[in-house]
Amino acid sequence: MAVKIALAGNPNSGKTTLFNALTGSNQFVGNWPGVTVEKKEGRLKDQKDVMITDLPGIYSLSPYTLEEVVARNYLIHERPEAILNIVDGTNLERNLYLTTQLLELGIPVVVAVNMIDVVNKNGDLIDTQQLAKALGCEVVTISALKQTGIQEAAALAVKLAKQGQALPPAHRFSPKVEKVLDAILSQLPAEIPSEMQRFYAIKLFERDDKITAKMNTVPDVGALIQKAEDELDDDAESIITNERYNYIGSIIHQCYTKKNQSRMSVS
Ligand code: BGO
Repeated sequence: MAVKIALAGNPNSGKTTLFNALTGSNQFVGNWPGVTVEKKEGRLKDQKDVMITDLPGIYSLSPYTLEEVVARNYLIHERPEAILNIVDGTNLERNLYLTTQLLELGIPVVVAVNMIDVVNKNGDLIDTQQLAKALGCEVVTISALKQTGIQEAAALAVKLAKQGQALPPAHRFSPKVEKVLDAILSQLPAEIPSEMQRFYAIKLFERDDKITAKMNTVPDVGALIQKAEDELDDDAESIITNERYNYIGSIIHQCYTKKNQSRMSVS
């Protein structure tokens, strides 16, 4: 049976360049079911049993754009065996916002830091070991344009797909938020597979009604969420977004060194 790998990333991260380099002419182009969003699939050039699905370019797994909904429905329902997450190394902070969400899905992730030719030319440094530790997943550097590191990135995704076990994400929200997530987790119905429970708990906390619409039984967690919102004086979705950005800021501080600067300043 074919190994299914999803290629995910922000618009302009180099996804098309990477997809074309990995699959060559072994591509099938159509539309995602029911929508006019282009769907591209292709087999790895040298490993025809590996099918890569190119997800729409997105910044987040929120429910606000058609592309986000298409991408996350695919990840939730089709459950690819691994995600190859391409991130633009020259724009790491913005790109990692999606990465932190992909890591919550319980699917093995390889982060491929792209445009490393530009990063190197600029004299900047990315500590990939530290980045891998901070995220809790495999990290490699590639240049999709110059075709360096791309076979290694694909091979790592195939290896993780075959191993079939995602690492738990390293990121934890603040203790107050984690306490609410634990309470939501304890009330999730058995229909939610264990590896997807954290994703569902976060989406329930965010009051994401496109996610609750997928559930046969929705736990009544409104009062829990309201209490957290009152205590933290913000709405649940903003609490999650702000904590994600703080976490990413700390990662950038640890892992990205700008030329002539000991550590990158965080905006
Ligand atoms: C243009 N290194 C460098 N230097 N550039 C890269 C790399 C890399 O590793 N990977 C991709 N690019 P897409 P999405 C362009 O098209 O694959 C470049 O949206 C231009 N075009 O060549 O399209 C890639 O699918 C004119 O650049 O991304 C492309 O994710 C001038 O990043 C751009 C300069 O790649 C986006 C660049 C007419």
